[in-house]
Amino acid sequence: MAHTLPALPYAPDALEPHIDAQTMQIHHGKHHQAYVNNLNAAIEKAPELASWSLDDICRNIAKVPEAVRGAVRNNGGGHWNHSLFWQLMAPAGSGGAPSAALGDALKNAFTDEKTFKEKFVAAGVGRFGSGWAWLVAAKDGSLMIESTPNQDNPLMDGKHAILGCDVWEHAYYLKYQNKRPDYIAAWWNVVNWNEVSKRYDAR
Ligand code: MN3
Repeated sequence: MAHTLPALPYAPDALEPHIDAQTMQIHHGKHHQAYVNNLNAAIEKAPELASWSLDDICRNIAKVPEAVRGAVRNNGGGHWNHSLFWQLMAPAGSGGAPSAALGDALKNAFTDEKTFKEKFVAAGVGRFGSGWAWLVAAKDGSLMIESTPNQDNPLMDGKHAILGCDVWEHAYYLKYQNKRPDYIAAWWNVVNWNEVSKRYDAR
């Protein structure tokens, strides 16, 4: 089964004014679609991967045949990351707040919400070039902030991401130009904490 582009869970303009409609249309319809197409093209050259789920691909990236591993890493990672990213956002005011359990874990790890956000923003702003900032939950419920280059993700290291922010320029350049910190500051307004909390419970 070829991989397919998932539909956005909201209209492209639903995250305005924080994330503009044109950015969403290009990001989802062009960039994410390209990751899907390029992943499928790589799998055609390594048909044994056709039965692997997208999670299998990320989790077992080191077992992917070397001839296609780079393409599968970049494009399989890109497909996985963006499929999650759309779910982690919601129209401003509709994403709720961290659950009680997640709120406690955030306090344990970072003292308070302000410090958590500062550290998460620092991970995103500090990622040189293109990549992602992540909040990762361990089985015991503890939380860590990480960042990855390119389209790598925590699942490639066997870790469970509950929140991720795309800090590639294509995620923000039309509206925020070079001001990545302004983009992340606005992005908090559209974080879907209900979904993040669900992922925390499912660790
Ligand atoms: Mn992107």
